[in-house]
Amino acid sequence: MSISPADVPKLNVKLLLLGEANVGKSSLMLRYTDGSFYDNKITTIGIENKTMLLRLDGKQVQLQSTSRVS
Ligand SMILES: Nc1nc2c(ncn2[C@@H]2O[C@H](COP(=O)(O)OP(=O)(O)OP(=O)(O)O)[C@@H](O)[C@H]2O)c(=O)[nH]1
Ligand SMILES: [Mg+2]
Repeated sequence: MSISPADVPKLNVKLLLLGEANVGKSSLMLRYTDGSFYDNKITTIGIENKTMLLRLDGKQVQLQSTSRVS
């Protein structure tokens, strides 16, 4: 499958969410990237990554977010 130029992200943004344990970092990331919320008690071991494509001011943006305990 070929990728057209329109599919290539124009901006690559990396976001690092740091904070104390159990403050809601993973939930915030999941809410923004997936629109969902789960009241789970599973702590993140190490780091967690989510990637999403969005359009800002007509530009295609790839957002790569990472959360970890500070
Ligand atoms: N009521 C409520 N609960 C929330 C909210 N955000 C997160 N929680 C709950 O708080 C707890 C911790 O949320 P996480 O997103 O796992 O927090 P975290 O900072 O990633 O935690 P660690 O990975 O352990 O560092 C979970 O039980 C979530 O369901 C919120 O806005 N409202
Ligand atoms: Mg977490």
